[in-house]
Amino acid sequence: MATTRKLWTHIALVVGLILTVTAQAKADNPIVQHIYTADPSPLVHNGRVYLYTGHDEDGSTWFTMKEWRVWSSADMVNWTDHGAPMSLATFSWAKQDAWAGQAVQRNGKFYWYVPVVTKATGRPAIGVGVSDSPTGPFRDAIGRPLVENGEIDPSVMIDDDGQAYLYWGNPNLWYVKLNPDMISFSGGVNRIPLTTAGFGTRTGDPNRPTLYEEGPWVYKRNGLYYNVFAAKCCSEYIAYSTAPGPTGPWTYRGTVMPTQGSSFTNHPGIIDFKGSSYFFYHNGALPGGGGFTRSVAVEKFSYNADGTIPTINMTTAGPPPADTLNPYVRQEAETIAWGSGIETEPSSEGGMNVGFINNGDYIKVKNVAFGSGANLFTARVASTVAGSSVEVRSGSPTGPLAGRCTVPNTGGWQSWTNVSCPVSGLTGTRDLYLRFSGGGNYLLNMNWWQFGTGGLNRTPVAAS
Ligand code: FUB
Repeated sequence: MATTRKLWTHIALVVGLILTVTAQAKADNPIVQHIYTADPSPLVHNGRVYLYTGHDEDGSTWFTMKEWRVWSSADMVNWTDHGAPMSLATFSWAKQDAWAGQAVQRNGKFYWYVPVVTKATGRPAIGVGVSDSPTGPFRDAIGRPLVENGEIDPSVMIDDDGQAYLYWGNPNLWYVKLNPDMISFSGGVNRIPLTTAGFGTRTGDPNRPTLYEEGPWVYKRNGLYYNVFAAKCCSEYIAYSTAPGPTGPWTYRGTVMPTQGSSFTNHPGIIDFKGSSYFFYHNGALPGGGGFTRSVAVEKFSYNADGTIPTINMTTAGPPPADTLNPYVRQEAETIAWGSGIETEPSSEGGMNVGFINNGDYIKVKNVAFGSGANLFTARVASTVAGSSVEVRSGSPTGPLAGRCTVPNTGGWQSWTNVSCPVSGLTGTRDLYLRFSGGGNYLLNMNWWQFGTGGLNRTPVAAS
């Protein structure tokens, strides 16, 4: 991704697309800018949304996917990069195609159901990863496929009576009843009848008489069961059906998201979080984006009074913040509303750090609650060059300069030290921009940052 992002950054600089930069500064969609992401699966846990995605490789000309990624947010606008805690290597029996999955929580564990092509059969099966943490690391729960019938895109719904259902399929739609251990099932593999009453009418493809294509997202709300899915092909759009029970009978309800956004696939994920409903999907919105270089995005929506889902369109603005961000506790550098030019990588101190930073790159952090005002900025940094700066700005990448921290040569890209500098003018709730400047190629790495109110003599202590 570094090469693609840098190229576009330089093109934008050369042609002076100031309007583009302004537009990006206002955008929050797609959610991630430094890699391509696809196939969203959101999960709410302990006041955060954990977003599980696939990862389209740079320059892909097919669904070349080797790992899955995790992101999280407490406000729907700033997203923390948790890296790749599950990959094809997690499943010794997997050959290729880390495609669309879903993670769910049960019994204090997190189960991540994914389709992969097996070495043994050369066709897709459903595997399940398990972890004690929503951010992993995940291990293979059973050391073999949970179910194998050559079809993809698992979705899990745990009903109010505790019965869990695993749905999946393309071109068919299947389900099994999961046992309470979530890693075995009873009652055999069942096919859900794809009737036109249940899933709409497709014309022009005698092999696929209904609109159902792939990517089911099954959930229950106010006693009604929803199956939101990728419809028709290609290009896909998002449609949905409802049913009075977990296995039907389904009734087709229409379009959720029309065909939009430069990717011939789309993939739904729906949650309620902090009192609002959110629809996750993917498109080809990033530079270089398209059908095999996709990006996950999100929109806020409200159900109609009768429980039907309104038509939702893709936007670059994304949802409004669901919360503010506290700058007076340690915040990970990889918690980002919009990153320009930056990349992330695993940090020697745990988690991820921001790196591969060039002059003019920046991180936007949205809706930061400074209250009566900060007067100190501290960042955990590493560098092999002296004299680079972290410019603390508000409002835009070129907005008012609140302070500037100089970063020394720390002796290595993972040799971390704290730098602090005074800041002023940061009051109320506003968007924060950390803009990086200096000469040479890469300038610095950043692991975390924190503001203080006590002045330079009272450097804030990082939370663990
Ligand atoms: O990402 C690979 C495949 O494309 C997914 O499994 C489908 O849902 C479609 O998004």
